[in-house]
Amino acid sequence: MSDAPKRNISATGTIEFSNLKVTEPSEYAAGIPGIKAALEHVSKEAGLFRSLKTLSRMNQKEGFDCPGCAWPDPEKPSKLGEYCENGAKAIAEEATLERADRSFFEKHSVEEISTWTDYHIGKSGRITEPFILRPGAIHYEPISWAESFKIIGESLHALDSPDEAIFYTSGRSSNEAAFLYGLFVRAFGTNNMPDCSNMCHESSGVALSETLGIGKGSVVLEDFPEAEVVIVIGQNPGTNHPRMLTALQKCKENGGKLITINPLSESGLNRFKNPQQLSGILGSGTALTDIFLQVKINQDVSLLKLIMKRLAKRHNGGEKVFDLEFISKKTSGYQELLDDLEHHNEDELLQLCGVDSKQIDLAVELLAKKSKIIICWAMGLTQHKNGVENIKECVNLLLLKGSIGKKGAGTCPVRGHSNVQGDRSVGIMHHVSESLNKSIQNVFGFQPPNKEGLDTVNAIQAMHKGKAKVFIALGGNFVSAASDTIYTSDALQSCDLTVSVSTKLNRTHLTAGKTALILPTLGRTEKDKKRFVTVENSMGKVHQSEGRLKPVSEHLKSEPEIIGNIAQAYFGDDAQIDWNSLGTDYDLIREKISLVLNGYQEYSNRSKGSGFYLPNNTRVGDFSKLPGGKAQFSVCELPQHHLEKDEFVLMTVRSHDQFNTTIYGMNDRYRGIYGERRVVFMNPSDMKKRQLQPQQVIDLVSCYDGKERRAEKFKLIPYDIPSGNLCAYFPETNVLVPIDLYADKSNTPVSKSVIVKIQAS
Ligand SMILES: Nc1nc2c(c(=O)[nH]1)N[C@H]1C(S)=C(S)[C@@H](COP(=O)(O)OP(=O)(O)OC[C@H]3O[C@@H](n4cnc5c(=O)[nH]c(N)nc54)[C@H](O)[C@@H]3O)O[C@H]1N2
Ligand SMILES: Nc1nc2c(c(=O)[nH]1)N[C@H]1C(S)=C(S)[C@@H](COP(=O)(O)OP(=O)(O)OC[C@H]3O[C@@H](n4cnc5c(=O)[nH]c(N)nc54)[C@H](O)[C@@H]3O)O[C@H]1N2
Ligand SMILES: [Mo]
Repeated sequence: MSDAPKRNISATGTIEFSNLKVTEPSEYAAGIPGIKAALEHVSKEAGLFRSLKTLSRMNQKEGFDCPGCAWPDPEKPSKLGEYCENGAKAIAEEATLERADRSFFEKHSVEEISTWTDYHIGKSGRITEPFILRPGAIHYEPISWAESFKIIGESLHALDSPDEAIFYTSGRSSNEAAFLYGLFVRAFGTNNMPDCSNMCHESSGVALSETLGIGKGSVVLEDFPEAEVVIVIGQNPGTNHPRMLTALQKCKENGGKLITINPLSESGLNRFKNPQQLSGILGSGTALTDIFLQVKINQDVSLLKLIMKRLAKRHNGGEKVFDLEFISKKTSGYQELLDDLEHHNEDELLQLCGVDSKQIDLAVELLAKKSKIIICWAMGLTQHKNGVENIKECVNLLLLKGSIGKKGAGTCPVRGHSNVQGDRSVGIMHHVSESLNKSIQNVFGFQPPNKEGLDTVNAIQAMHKGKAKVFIALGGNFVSAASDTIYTSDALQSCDLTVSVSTKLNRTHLTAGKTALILPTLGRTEKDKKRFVTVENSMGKVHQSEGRLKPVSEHLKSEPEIIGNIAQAYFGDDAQIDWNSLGTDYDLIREKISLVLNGYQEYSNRSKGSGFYLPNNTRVGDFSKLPGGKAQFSVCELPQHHLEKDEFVLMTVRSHDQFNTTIYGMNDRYRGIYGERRVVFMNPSDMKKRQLQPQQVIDLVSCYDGKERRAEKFKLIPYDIPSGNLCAYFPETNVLVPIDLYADKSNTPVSKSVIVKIQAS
């Protein structure tokens, strides 16, 4: 294609400090401040009328699915609407009155916008019509839909091989859009389908498939009130899954106990004032965590081994601690696990995990006596080098207790994006599934490719090396979500064509290929010509979602329409499949899904109301697909970190005011941080040792592979975090994570244990 000069794009934006205010962390989650924050945010963004109309339809049976997270809806939603503060912010962000339209792009070049902060870029508003950035140009200009599809079709035809194209998916797409996209990509001839899951719960998928035979969790919402113990490990539900607090509250009200395992004492897990109840608004709320185990970053395996070792000691002493009947009937590898626990030294484990021994005993006492145990986790376990083993160690504990395949017990990987699980179920994956390929061939008459595709990390490397030249994204913000920001930005900019199907402007539109297209699409909240789509929640239930608001512009197309049009443009009029019709008729897509995949029979009908569950072998204790038909115990290694004296382990987390790369605001209310995101939490004794002052400005520097990566200018905040550990927000810190630092087996970037030094700024 063209040799136009490279644009002068900043991959990270200019650094500017705003107005930092620090208070003590909040003592509880939600309550009146939660309602106030939600209303303030929503009415500012979307206008009061539009926002109230939207909020009242959220997560109701006839409403739309909240784009905030994948936590399931209760069977009987509250009359107030089943919303939460951060769900409200997600809606406000989509229903905003701001527009990134013709006049916006005339006024601002991509070079200029790239210097803005992510917060500022996000506030540009909704994209109103298709835009193109032509080779060498620095201003996006309007383009027709027809012309856009023609350019995509031609660019795909110009490739030497289908494997030179990358098709990314973020987890907000509906099942219908995702299925059609996966079908098109396979018909085009590649499995290059990286998705946000690669950066998220991929480690859970791998670990659960290998141990229990399905890459999904086993519990349903109704298990929570029945559970005797819930362990929340590596997850911050107060901010990221606020509706989960209601489930924890129900468990507590029924006498259940909550163990929290986290380097931080997150407010949302301490006390909850349920905004859906009068007592929650006026009263003191419900205390949640009973036992807090303040583990060092990435030492969960050490801690879990220690817990199991102490349990084994009691069991060997004659107490009935382990469920031997379950273990002998349903599992394999018990003796190997016991042998492994035997050879670890208790003091070493204790020292590695850094948790108070008496606190661990409290947890052991509880776990010894109870058998209905749920373990919930999220990114605190998955985004480590040993992410897969972190989760396998949790499965070990559940298997020992027989806590799988019965009521009130099981695995609960809490999903991130509202339909990330559904997208995978209907075929978004870079792996080859022989059975899926066979069914697609039967139903559609073509043979899908049998070559393994590229995941996120491998796709970035392929683009960087010039081996992939077209990048198409169904949603998301690839450059800011992925690791090694500068490297990823270069990778995207070296493409001939980048295409983003998006609702709002983000940094990926700026780190554009030689030619770039932005194709604007309807959000979840918006009316789609009386059509509905379906999504799958974190617990495997599929249900409808139908937008209620007037679309922000008459020029938007739905995601399935856009995919249908791209496919039709590529395959032309003599295509075997009528892509345009599929793209407009969602009942037809659902009919095809039900023919290709198991569990979707009578799809359209059954998705009404509260929807239907997909089959789940673990839930019913069926491990027939695994070796010997048994669930597998695993022997996991201790994570190794060889730190120099001046090195720290950094975890990169979400603040209370962001959705992934979308920055809603500058506060992290529960952690007592206001007005600033460039902060890093540090243990006060570590600060004292190095004579560092609160709010002193430092740089974070990582040093892998001999190359220095630097995230400049962060203010130090003394915080209750284990010594040797640091915590800061992403995406600002993604520049520190090298592209080839990813988890074994799942390839998930290691965003929660980055080895860094701090240097004077
Ligand atoms: N409001 C809001 N909601 C969201 C999102 C959002 O950005 N904003 N994102 C969505 C998405 S895609 C996802 S994947 C989820 C993410 O949900 P979470 O995983 O809850 O998100 P993080 O902020 O990454 O928080 C990780 C938690 O793990 C802890 N942690 C970090 N390292 C370790 C460790 O080594 N061991 C242990 N035990 N704990 C550790 C951190 O202290 C923190 O409490 O939320 C979803 N929901
Ligand atoms: N350092 C670090 N990095 C991380 C993480 C971390 O914890 N630490 N977490 C990782 C995780 S868990 C995830 S899931 C990824 C997230 O990676 P992505 O899913 O790629 O990122 P998002 O920020 O969720 O994408 C936001 C963009 O999606 C678009 N969008 C929003 N709604 C819609 C819609 O309905 N349709 C379409 N087509 N587009 C829409 C908007 O344009 C918006 O700008 O980030 C990962 N990156
Ligand atoms: Mo995620």
